[in-house]
Amino acid sequence: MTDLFHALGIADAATGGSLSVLSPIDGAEIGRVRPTDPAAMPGLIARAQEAFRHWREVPAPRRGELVRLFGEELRAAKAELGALVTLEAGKITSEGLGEVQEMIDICDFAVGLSRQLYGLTIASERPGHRMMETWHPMGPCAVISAFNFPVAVWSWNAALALVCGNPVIWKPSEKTPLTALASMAIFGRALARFGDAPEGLAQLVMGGPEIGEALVLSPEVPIVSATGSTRMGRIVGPKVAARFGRPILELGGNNAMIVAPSADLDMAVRAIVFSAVGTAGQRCTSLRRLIVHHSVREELVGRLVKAYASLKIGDPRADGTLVGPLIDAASRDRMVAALDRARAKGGTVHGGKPVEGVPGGAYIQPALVEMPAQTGVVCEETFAPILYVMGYETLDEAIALQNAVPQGLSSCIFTLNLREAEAFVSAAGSDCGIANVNIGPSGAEIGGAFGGEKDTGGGRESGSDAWRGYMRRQTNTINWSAALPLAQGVRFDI
Ligand code: UN1
Repeated sequence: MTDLFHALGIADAATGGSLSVLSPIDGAEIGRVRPTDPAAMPGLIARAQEAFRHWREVPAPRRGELVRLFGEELRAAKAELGALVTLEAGKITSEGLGEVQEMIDICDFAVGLSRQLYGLTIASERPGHRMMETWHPMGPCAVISAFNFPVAVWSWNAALALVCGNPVIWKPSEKTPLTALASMAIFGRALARFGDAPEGLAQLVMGGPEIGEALVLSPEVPIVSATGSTRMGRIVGPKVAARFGRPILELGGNNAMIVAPSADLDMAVRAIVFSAVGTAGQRCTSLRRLIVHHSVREELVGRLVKAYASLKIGDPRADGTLVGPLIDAASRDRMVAALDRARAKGGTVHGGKPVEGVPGGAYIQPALVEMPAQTGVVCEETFAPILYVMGYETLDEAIALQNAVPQGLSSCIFTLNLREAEAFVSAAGSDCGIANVNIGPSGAEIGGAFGGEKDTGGGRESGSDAWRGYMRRQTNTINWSAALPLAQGVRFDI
């Protein structure tokens, strides 16, 4: 561990503070970090504003060079940072590394983007006039991230914000400050190589709600990107909106898969197991509801029960482990309570029993729960590996069930029937931000816009044109004639 901290350049920052950091693997303390003094927040925000005044005038492709260097440094530190993600968030080794790869991918994307922050040219109705759109930097961007993707979600936001000309202030989850410190140290290496970036371009703040609140309330922080529960979003969203700031919200998901009669069940089983039990069910995109056609339900459930029974649960660092610990004991308690509620509504639970794993950690068997109906507990997001199974007869019924929850993040259908696949992704199909065909709901690539509707908050991050959320649009009308005609034919002669 000490070697790891040294390699990542956090040996000092990770010790001596008042905030204790526990590994979910065995509950042991792995570091002590210093929380940010709430009184320091105004100074920090002022520093970001100062950095903004400089950074917004650096040409975007040059800003991209900083992100390119960051991607290089991440490549060099991938093994170590991945190992720290495993230690601090409890992900299995491959998923810890995958998370760092996601950071590298978004850096590559953002570098290309730094030469493609395009605006439109628009035909003017007036002779000798031209209209265009220009995209300008916005100002400091706050990133409030969660424990489950402790570094990737920050990097989606930071890589885009930086090429768009915005400084970043990051408040990570209190459960995962070490990976945040390490990411900042790696970013520091890129900054050193870059040379002339302003102080305060990327800052890290740590602590509880009062730290987040300072960012949420400050009119000097125009963008607040927050990832977490819907409960958190209901607090953050209105506060940012009340000062006409721009919230980018990535909140809860309650993601479903429809399995149609023609589905390739071998593929479906693999997709289901990865998306329902991977990351111990702690992705916002984790599969939580399975809506299966009656004709294949029995066979599919039988195969899943078998696959679940073979899962290796335990130390996420060990070869072959597929299910690591939940983040903490409270999380396991919430899973057990949800299973009790499901049983009370007639659910049949397979698995779901706590297991020893590594002493001190919250290990539990993933649960498969056959439900007679989509009851209250099924409509809630329990951040744990619970997969509720329900049946359907017609596709309309399946789509209605899939859409009848408050959340709208990710969804998918397994079918070999073209009509069903197209209906699912049509205007009358899935109401989610992500709707896939013959792929599970989790593990999205960074190239697409990421986010969802309804209680998921409506924000979009990562790929496609999500960058527009980090810039302000300016409409420019340029008159190169010697006359001053008014639009809409209005006469106003003086
Ligand atoms: C999250 O769980 O907050 O699509 C993000 C996925 C990952 C990102 C998940 N690329 O599952």
